[in-house]
Amino acid sequence: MDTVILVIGANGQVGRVLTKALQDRYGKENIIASDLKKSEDSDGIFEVVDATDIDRIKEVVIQYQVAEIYHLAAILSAKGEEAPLRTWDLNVKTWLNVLEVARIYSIEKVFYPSSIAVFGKAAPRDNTPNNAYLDPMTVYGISKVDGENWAQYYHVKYGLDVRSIRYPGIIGYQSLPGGGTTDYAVDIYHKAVLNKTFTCFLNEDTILPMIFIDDAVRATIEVMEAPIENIKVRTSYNIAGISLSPREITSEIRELYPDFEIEYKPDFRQEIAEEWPRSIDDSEAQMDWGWKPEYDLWSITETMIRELKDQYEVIL
Ligand code: AKB
Repeated sequence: MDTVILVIGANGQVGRVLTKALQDRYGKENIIASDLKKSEDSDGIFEVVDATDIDRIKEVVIQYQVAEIYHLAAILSAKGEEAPLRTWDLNVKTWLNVLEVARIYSIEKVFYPSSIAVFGKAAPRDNTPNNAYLDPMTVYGISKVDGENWAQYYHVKYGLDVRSIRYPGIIGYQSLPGGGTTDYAVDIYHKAVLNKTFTCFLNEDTILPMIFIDDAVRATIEVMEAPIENIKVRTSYNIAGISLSPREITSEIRELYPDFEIEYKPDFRQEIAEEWPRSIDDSEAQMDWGWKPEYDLWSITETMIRELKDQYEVIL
């Protein structure tokens, strides 16, 4: 019987690209995209699911005989600080709903998106190890540490096959930034293509771990498809893409747009960024399931500029 997969949060930065990749891989008829409302460019099976409503998740799981769940709904680091208790409630409650449904209906595999936001001042900022002490200072980061521990709990206590990776800042052209501290690395390309000056909310030499969307989605599928005996980390795997600063991205953009202008106006997100790693040690992911990124700064920049030019030529 074909594997039916439910994607919760399918309209998000990862969700929309992951949904397409899963459709290509498993067949559109086997992928149930879901979110709070159907997006205009939705192509395939879509269900309206508010993941705070456990009964709604149960309905969809039963209706489609779901075998795997990818849970991507969350409020990110910067936006999460606007309403800490709502962020905590939404990020944790939705995840516990998914874990409970997976337990009750014997879902075969569950994916949980963690983040570099789990790290805080106690972790080494360079080559941050998978097992560093986690003392995040954003509600988003706290909720992700909590989510990793719940993932491990449901695996150990109930045998649930829950798998997780800690996403770096994701750079993609398919959606606008959504409330993260790393959003500048997406917006900067939009402003370059629109020939607008970019106002960066981080200092020019703020280095953060980043990853191109295609690498992030491939890592997600690879960890989920790895043989179960290979998965040794049941909290969450570090993965690395490429560590970048606004200065480095700007320099690469100017290879294509020599007149591109940027100004730096750090805001509250600078403080968040300075508590996150500058680079990630992902040796466990490399050893356990063969992780290796494919995109470097030039291929990210070349792809982002090409795709965004196509998008804006249609709109403008
Ligand atoms: C954020 O900036 O909050 C996210 C993340 C790094 O998880 N992009």
